[in-house]
Amino acid sequence: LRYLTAGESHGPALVVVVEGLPAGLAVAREAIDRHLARRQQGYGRGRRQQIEHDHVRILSGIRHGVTLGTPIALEIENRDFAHWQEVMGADPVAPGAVAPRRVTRPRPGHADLAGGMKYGHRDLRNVLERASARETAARVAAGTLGRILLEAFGVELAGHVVMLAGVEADRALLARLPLPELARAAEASPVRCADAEAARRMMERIDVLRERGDTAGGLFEVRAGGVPPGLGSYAQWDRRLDARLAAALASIQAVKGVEVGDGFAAAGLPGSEVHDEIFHRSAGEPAGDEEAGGGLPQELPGHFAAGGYFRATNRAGGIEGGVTNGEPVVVRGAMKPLPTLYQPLRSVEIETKEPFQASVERSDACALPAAAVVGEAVVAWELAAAWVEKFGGDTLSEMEAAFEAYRGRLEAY
Ligand code: EPS
Repeated sequence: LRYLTAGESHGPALVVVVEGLPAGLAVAREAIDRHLARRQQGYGRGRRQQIEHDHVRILSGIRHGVTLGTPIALEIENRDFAHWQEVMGADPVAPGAVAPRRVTRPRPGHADLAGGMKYGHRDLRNVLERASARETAARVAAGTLGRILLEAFGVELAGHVVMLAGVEADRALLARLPLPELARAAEASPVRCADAEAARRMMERIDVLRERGDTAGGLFEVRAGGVPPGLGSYAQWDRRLDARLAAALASIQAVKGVEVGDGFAAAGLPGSEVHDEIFHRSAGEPAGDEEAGGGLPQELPGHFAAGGYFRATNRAGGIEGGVTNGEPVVVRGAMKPLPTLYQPLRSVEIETKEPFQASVERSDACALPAAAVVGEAVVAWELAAAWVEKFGGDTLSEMEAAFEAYRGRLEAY
C-alpha cells in the first residue's frame, strides 16, 4: 500500500494517488469529505479555513462506490487559488518580470531558509507553498481510504488532544473511556479534548496566546482498538510497526516528538512498573477485582478477543517487538507551537542580509485539534498497510478469508 501527494498550498489543488487497496471495498465519497471537514475544525484556526471547504473529487480507481483494485486518484480543490492565480500559475512569466508576492524573508521555525538553500530558490514562496500543512488535507483523504479498509474488519480509531500549551487533560479519566465514547467526547469538543473541564481551560489558554500574537502547540493521542495481534514484524527494522507509526507521525508538519504507549514516562520507571503482565481467560472468568478476590483482572476496552490471552494494562501501547499484541494501539504526537507568529521574531533578509522582524498577515493560533485528525489518518494508513501485508489478496473477499483463517489459528493458539 502506498501513496504520494502533490500540490501547493495556494495552487489549484492538492492531489493524492493511492495504490494497493483490494478490489471490492465500498468507499463513500461522503466518508472522505466528513474526515476532511473534521480536519478543518478546531478552536484556534485562522481565516484560511473560512475560505476552504474541502471536498474530494474521485478521479479514478473507484466505480459506483466500490474500489477497482487499481490506482485511486483524489483531488481536493484549493478555493483560495482564485485569489492566487497570478502568483501560483504554472505558465512562464514575462522575461525580467518579478514574481508577485515574492518572499525573501525566511520565517524562523519554517522550512523557508533551509529549503531555499537546498533547492537554490531565491523566492522562498517556492519552499513554503509545499512545506505548508495544507498538504495534510491530501493525507487525510488517503488515510480515510486506509481507515475504511480497517473498519471493514472492525478496527476503530480515535484521535484526541491530551495536552494543549501546558494544559493537561486528566489522563486517568481518558484512559478509562471506551474508544467510541472517547471519540464522541473528543468530537463534541472544539479543541478535540474529551475532558470537558480541561478543554475549557485549553480554549482560555488559546485566547490568551492569540491576544498576545502568540501560538499554542501540545500533545495529541491516537488510539486504535480491535487490532489483531501480529501486524508489523520484529524480523527487520523497517517492518517494525512502532517505527513506521513513529515515522508517519513525525512526518506531520510541526510534529517534533512521538511516543508509543507510555513512551518517555516509561523511561524513568523501573521495569517492574512498566511491562504489561500476560493473562489467559482459561484461568477463570474475569473478576474485575483482582485485589479483593483473586481471580483474573478485567480485559481492556478495545482488546482484540481471540485465543484468550490478554493484558490488564497497556503501557506498551499495543506493540511489543514491533508487532501488535492485541491490545489497543496507542501513540502520541508532540506538536510545536506554530511558528507563524503575529509577534515578530528576528530573522535575516536573504538579498540584503539585513536583520528584520518576521511577522505575518494571517495564521492559525492553534492547529492541534486538526493535527489529531491528521494523526488518525496517518495511523490508519500505517495499520492498513501492515494489514494488506499480512492478509494480502487482490480482492476484499480474499482478504476476509485470510483474516478469518488467521483468527481461527489464534483461537487455537
Ligand atoms: C499554513 C498556513 C495557513 C493555514 C494552512 C497552513 O494558511 P495561509 O497561509 O493560506 O493562511 O491555514 O492550513 C491550511 C490551509 C489547511 O487547510 O490546513 C502553513 O503555513 O502551514
